[in-house]
Amino acid sequence: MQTRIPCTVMRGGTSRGLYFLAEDLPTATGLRDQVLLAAMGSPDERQIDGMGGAHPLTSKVAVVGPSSRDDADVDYLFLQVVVDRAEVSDSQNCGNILAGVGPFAIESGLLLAGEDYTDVRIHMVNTGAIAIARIQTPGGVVEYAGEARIDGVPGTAAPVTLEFLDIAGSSCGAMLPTGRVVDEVDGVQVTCIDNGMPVVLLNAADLGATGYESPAELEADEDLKARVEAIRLAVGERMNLGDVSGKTVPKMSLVAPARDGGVICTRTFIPHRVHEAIGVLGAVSVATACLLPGSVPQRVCGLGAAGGASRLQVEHPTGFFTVDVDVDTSGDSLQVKRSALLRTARLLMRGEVMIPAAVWSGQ
Ligand code: NQM
Repeated sequence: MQTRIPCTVMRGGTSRGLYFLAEDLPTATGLRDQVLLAAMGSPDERQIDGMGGAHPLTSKVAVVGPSSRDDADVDYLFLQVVVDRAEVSDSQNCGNILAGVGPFAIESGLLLAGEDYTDVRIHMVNTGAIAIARIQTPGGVVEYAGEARIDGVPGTAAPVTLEFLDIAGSSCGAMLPTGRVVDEVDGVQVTCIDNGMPVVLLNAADLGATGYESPAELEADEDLKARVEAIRLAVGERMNLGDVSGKTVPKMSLVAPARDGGVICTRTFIPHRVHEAIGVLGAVSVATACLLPGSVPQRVCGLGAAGGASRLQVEHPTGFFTVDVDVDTSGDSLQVKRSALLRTARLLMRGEVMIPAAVWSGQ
């Protein structure tokens, strides 16, 4: 006999994942992780015996429930199910899967929808920060169809706007976790930043790359990958992330001058595969770093550190990611007041995922 667990499959931004109500999963972390590995079909490069799509971007889980905090409607725990290892990690947040959390919460009856739109305040359990998602709900029902377009997803869909107020340093304790705008690691200058996602920015040219390579070309370059990973392992401790050898953070973004009208061009290791686009919170961190005087990306893109609100287009392998950042530059250091961006999401399937009996008996 297999065990049936209610489960919803959603596309959130440029990712796809399994969404669960917290009450439907085992509370013990070890058993919960075994259940999720079985649901996704991990460990296996092809995830052939599960729901995963054989890539980190399609092997993601959202666990959603009533909020433990008064200032939020729901709690959202993000879990990365590793494709080829028996590992489930809560060490990072995911802003793409976040885009599906509001619609899922409304569909699951965790909160009532408004007449035109619904603002869902989401406590992101991985980092403790709050996101506000605006979901289109004409007539009190989630609308998925619409005219919003995001690069990396075919067609158009209803907009999901995400706003962040307090994400600086949410994983590392400080926006500049090393205390410096630039560090030198293995002879390469890097900027380490956490404005929602820990990211290390490197000038692609410093590594002998152009920064315009395709993800497949970068993934095939074993020497480059080894160099990027060595820098990541060295800098992880300095970013207050401890030993990052088994972690999915920090992300490593190679930057190059923009060539399609954006502010900067990126190629992001997440951290071992190369993103086909760029992560949501990863893009927020990159955009913020572009505004920091003297940072690696600021020197590449030449932006000034004007205070106030700006809209920055971050180029990635499949287009642009637009980030609105509002910063205060009046003090000694740059303070981020607010970041916002556009995503879309779609309910793909609702049903039950089947968990083999062996998982429960620990075999
Ligand atoms: O940075 C992939 C994604 C992500 C993370 C990754 C994300 C974010 O694009 O907020 O969304 O970096 O592992 O799904």
